[in-house]
Amino acid sequence: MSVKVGIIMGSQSDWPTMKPAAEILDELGVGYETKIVSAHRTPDRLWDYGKSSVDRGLQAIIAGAGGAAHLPGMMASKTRVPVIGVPVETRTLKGVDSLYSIVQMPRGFPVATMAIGGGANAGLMAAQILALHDADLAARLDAWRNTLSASIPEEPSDE
Ligand code: RP5
Repeated sequence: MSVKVGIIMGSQSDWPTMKPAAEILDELGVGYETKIVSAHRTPDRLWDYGKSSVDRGLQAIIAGAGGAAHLPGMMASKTRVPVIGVPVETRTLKGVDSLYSIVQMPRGFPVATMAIGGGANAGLMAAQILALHDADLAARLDAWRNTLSASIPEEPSDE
């Protein structure tokens, strides 16, 4: 399966938050790669990844980071591949720091920002972008959404 989505994160410690994105893409049969790319600790890696992303055929980049979370925004400044930002929850400020760092982008360089800890929705958003030009994936996504809807009971229970 060719790699169409990049899942990048600032640290190994972000992986539990980002893994649900990978699991969703597995479920939907979307090819992806996972990399640790830090805006502060490995800026050259960030630059190289952003510069090569179009030529490598990436169609979406999911970028998660916590605290002074500059990775998604810096990646958006380096590539026109859509960047989906995932604010990672932090111990000190509960991820509000991550959210504010990611969401307040200046005009011209948007990041599609998910909720704090929103790895799964980031995977779904990436799949929805790809599904615009992939009818088979669109059908799998529709089925996935229908299954979720069907699993929701009509009434609450005590169990
Ligand atoms: C950020 O700093 C990472 O995205 C991570 O969320 C946070 C803490 O990183 P570690 O100190 O756990 O490596 O760059």
